[in-house]
Amino acid sequence: TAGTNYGEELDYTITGIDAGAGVVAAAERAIEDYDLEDWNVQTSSGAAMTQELTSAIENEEPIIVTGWTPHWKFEAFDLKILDDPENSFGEAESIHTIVREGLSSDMPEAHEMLDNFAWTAEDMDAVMLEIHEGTDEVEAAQNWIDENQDVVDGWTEGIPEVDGDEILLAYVAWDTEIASTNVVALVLESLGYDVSMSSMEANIMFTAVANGDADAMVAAWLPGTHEDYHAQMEDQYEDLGPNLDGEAALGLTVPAYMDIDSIEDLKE
Ligand code: PBE
Repeated sequence: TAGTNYGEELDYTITGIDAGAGVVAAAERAIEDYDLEDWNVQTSSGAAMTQELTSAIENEEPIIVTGWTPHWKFEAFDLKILDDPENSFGEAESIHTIVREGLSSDMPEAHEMLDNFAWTAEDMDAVMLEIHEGTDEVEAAQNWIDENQDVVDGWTEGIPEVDGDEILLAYVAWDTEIASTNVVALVLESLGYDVSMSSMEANIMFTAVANGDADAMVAAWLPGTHEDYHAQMEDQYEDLGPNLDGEAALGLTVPAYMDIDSIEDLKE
């Protein structure tokens, strides 16, 4: 194989995120698929991963992270996603909106807005990048709405306002989902809802919507990343389909200055 072997230098460690993330499961699958038994995925959080990535790049050191796109890191840094000939990380996929059973009759206005919610990777990137550059999450979401009022009007057109009905959005504190959930929360507020956002582990997010403890989430990566959660629970909630269509993807991600192009290069 080509490229430098980074195993020893990296202590055979891939820098992961939270244990419940699909991208961590996919990295563990890659270790099997490519016979990388010396390697392990260190779990932490999305924020810890981006911090380690940032400091590695500041020091021009090697690092391998569990990456995904859309994500601001591709705007902020010169990165590459390692080739994955075994397809451990799956194909490009979509991000779906999922709501609890009964939402369509209990809160038809919210249901309609959530069903209408759809944007692009470029939109999501804009919100993420602004948050990364230091703007408060809610403010960054509001700025995007202000700049894209025509898009947002399309999500709310013809929907009557409500009078302070409470609605709970579940999410995981991944940068992508912090961006989308904040935007959706503000749009529901503009319709008169009293919106709460609650961040939790991925499995708890799916369970909360399945058992009705949360009203909705906009964070289901399908058909691949969250396949296991979805297969277990899809009969217990309503899948409203993609809010970001076919532009989401996972992969082992490294700084462009690293002398490596494929996951296969990690094998000694
Ligand atoms: N992510 C972001 C999630 C889905 C959204 C790619 C980190 C995951 O791996 O489960």
